[in-house]
Parts: sequence; C-alpha cells; structure tokens
Amino acid sequence: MTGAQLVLKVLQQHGVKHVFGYPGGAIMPIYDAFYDSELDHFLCRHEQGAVFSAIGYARSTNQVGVCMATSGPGATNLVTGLADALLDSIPVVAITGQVFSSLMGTDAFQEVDVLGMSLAVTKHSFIVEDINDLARVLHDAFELAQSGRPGPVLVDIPKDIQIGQVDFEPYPIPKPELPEFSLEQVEAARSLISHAKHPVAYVGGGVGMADAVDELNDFLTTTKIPAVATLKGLGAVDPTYPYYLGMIGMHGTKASNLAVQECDLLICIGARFDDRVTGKLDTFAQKAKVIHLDIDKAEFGKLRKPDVAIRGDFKKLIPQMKTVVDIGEWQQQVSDLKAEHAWRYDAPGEGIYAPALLNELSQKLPHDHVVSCDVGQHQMWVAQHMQFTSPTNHLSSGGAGTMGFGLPSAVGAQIARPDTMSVVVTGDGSFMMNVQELGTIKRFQLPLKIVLLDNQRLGMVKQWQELFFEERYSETDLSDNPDFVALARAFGLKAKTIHSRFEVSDAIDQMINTDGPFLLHVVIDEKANVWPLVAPGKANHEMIEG
Ligand SMILES: Cc1ncc(C[n+]2csc(CCOP(=O)(O)OP(=O)(O)O)c2C)c(N)n1
Repeated sequence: MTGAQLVLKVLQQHGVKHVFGYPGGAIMPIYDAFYDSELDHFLCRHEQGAVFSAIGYARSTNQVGVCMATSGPGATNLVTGLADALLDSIPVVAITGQVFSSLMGTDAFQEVDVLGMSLAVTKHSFIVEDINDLARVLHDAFELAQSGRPGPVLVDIPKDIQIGQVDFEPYPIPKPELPEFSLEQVEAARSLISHAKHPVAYVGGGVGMADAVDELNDFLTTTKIPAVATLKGLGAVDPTYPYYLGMIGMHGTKASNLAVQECDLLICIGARFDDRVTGKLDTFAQKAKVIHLDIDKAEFGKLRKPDVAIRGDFKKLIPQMKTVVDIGEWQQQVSDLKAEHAWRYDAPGEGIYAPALLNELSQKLPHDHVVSCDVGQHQMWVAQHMQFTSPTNHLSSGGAGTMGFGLPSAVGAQIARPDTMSVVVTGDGSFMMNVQELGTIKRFQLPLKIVLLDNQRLGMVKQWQELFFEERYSETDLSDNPDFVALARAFGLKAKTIHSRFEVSDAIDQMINTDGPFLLHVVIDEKANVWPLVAPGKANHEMIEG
C-alpha cells in the first residue's frame, strides 16, 4: 500500500473515526486515500477551525483528536491551536503534508520548516524521513499524545513518503504505563490531611483527564473537605456538593478565594498554581501546607513548594487520600462564606443581565450538555454562573485564552457526541475570529446552539481599560458589528435577536426546542463588567466588586 494509505490504516488501528482538516498540494496523497477510506473526514473552513475542532473532540471525550493540514500556510494555521492544546494538556495528533524530501531546504513552493516551527507548541514533533519508519512514528505520536500529561504531537510527512510503497504490519498497541507511588508518601499526605483544621481541595483539569471524577467525589463526600476548582477543573466536583465553593482565582467566587486564603492545608489535585489562580503568588494560601498530586513531576515545586508531592494515576491515588478528619467548625465557616457571597441575579433595569441569562440557560439545558466558550467576559460569566456535571461538558481555552476557540471546539464536540446538545457561548469579538466555521455547521447539519453575547465591545479588554488604563478605550469598540442574525441565516441557521430581560425565557426555550442549529443574538449593556475581580499583582483576598 502507499504511505498515505498506511497513515489512515494506523489511525484506524488507534480507534480514530473522525478527522478534521483541510487539503492542499503537499497532503493530496493522504486526501486521495480518504476517498476510499471508512474514516470520516470533516472539512473545516480554516485549518485553525480544524485544530480547534480536534481539541473540542478530545476535550469532550478524553480521546485523541486528529487534524490535518497541508504544508506551508496550512501548517502555520495550526500553530495557535497546537499552543492552545499544549497549555491545556489536550491530546491531539496533527498530521501535516510536507514538500518532497528532495526539495526540502530549497525554499520550495509552500515549504515551511514545520518541525522547527512547531517544537515550541507541541509536546513533540516528528518528521518522517524513511517510509519504513512511518507506522512507528505515528504509533509513537499517539502514545505520546496520551501518555503522562497529555498534549499535542505533530507528524510532518513529505510527499514522497506519502506516495511511496510500504507493507502494513499490524502493530500491538502498548497499554499506557502509569507511575507507581509509595505507601510512605501516601501516609505522609494522609497524616497532613487528618491533622488539618482548615483543609481545602484545589481541583484542576488533571482530575477529568485522568477520568477520576468519581474517585474525587467519593473522596470529598467521605471526608467532607471543602473544594474549589480551576477553570479547567469545573465539572469535576459535583455542583451539588454542599462544601463546593466554585471557581478560584482572578474571577473566582469570593467564598473560594477567601477559603483558600484561610486554609491550613491545600490539597492540589491536578492543578498547577497558574497566575490566574494564585494572584500575587507569595500571598497565595500563605498559611497552608501543600499536598500536590499530579501526573507530571515537572509541576512539583515549579511555583509553590509542596510539603508532600505524589506523582500517580488519580484513579488509584485519590482513593488513598481518604482518612478521618475533624473539621466541623471549618465546614460551618465555609458554609457561612458560601451563603454570604452567593450570586445575586436581581440587576436593575430592563436590559439583559448576562449572568442571569446564563444561570437560566444552565437550568434549562438537558442534564448532559456541552458548553464551549470563547474568551472574554462571557467566558468568565459561564464559569461563574453555569453548572457542569463533568469536565468533558465544559470546554474553555484556559491556558492560552484563545479567542475563536468556541465555535470550532463545539463543532468537534458535537461530532464526537452527536446525541448531546452542544452550546457555544461567545462574544461579538471572539465569534468573528472563526466565524467561517458556520460553513462547517451548515455542511454537516450540526444542531449547535449559539448564544452570542453582544456588547459591541472587546469587553474584557475594555473592562481593563476602564479599571487600569484611566478609561482610555483604545481599539475596543465593535459598534460596527455585522448583522449577526443575517449572517447566521446566510449559513442556514435559524436566528433571533433579543434586547430585553422579558424576552430571555422564551428565547432560551425556542433555541433549545428548535431542531437544528440556532443563533441567539443577545444584546447586552456595553458597561457590564465581570465581578468579582482580583486586580493584577494583588492578593486573592483583595478581590474587588463592582
Ligand atoms: C486570539 C486572541 N487575541 C486577543 C486576545 C485578547 N483578548 C482577551 S479577551 C478579548 C476581548 C474579547 O471580546 P469578546 O469576544 O467580544 O468577548 P467579551 O469580553 O466582550 O465578552 C481580547 C481581545 C485573545 N485572548 N485571543
């Protein structure tokens, strides 16, 4: 068979069913092989759409997402998505076509050093130099993308390798090796937990990626230790757990931030002390000892020195943390904090208050639904005011904060989980960054629901200009936005605009009950800001409110 046919065979061996991509000269042999293949290829309308769809696919299923692009501009268009996947530890395999090996280094048409370019934004990148290595390299790519801390891996395949002849030999797929931890370490952690008076579990994205949501909730309900979550950890803690305080950090809940500042033991489970979480690092949870559990050793002591650090598979490790605690007083304190700082949705006026709309949307959506966000104020409102029952149901660009993430990642999630309702919550700035993916929705008749919160501004940047740049609103005005309803209709979506809070309820019902895709264009006040907020360089207990 040809190298191109072998590529698709290996993908199938790894259980891949869906691939997102965009063809071009240097990858034409692989696209030719798709013509007779059982694999489903989804043509996106931009390579960035393809990589974000692969990310959405991966995040909503915990499986590898696969995308493809041609050499040169096709490959460069993948870079932002690969960086996004690296920062959020998402398993993605990207395959790029490369010019003929004999032309490499000659500035050939559409030649870019993809290996060199991508190394900074992938867990690993390969270029295939010998057709006899092709299968092994692809297997290695899948293994690397999923093993340990997941991440994106790129395989660049010159055209001569794609058209060359090779034998296909089935390859036994190795079982992932998971690190073992010592009982001594477990004992040290358990001793800290049982002696703590004010412990808090600080839950990150690692829990969902280790498929250890049940183990985490069992640990929490057994010990009744209060818990907070990072943006990527949302959905890991059962939202009905009475000692769950919501998101921590810059736009976290006041109760979360205050509880963490007061705690004497921070049990960090699959999180990484990101600056958006800690605020001024040396003021973060100052009184606390730290237990750090992670799959990636490199995180230990990177930003905060742990008292006990254990590398392990969370499915086995978290149950080992169960121990007897005596924290009745602290539970009461935490419950009081939660009650005192509960969200309020009674904003004045007739305009639409985005947090109230999202809260209502969250209650009305079917139990198991996926929400993909874009980046900005609306992203933080989703994190604050919507509830998730699994981390695979909340897709948000955390580490990179990439505008344009929402629409294509929802495309990937909808294809991965066709029976689950997928909702995009986007802003008028972010929506335009990958708006071409409306074409993908149309082509594949994806029943996505899009809630576009339109403040005619780059809201989050405008908020910072208001608060930290003396209201000098430089280049954040979007009042010349297109007619979003007409735009959506041009792609075959049903669409509607609302301006008043009295229209919200019916509009949400209409959107949910409409068969097929729907865009709900929600006009909101450009002055609305996200609160509370930890200002840059400040400590988390110094949160400000509007
Ligand atoms: C690709 C990219 N470019 C720029 C930014 C910086 N940025 C962060 S939020 C934001 C504004 C987002 O505006 P919009 O999508 O309308 O959302 P809003 O904040 O108004 O809810 C910008 C420009 C970014 N995060 N990503």
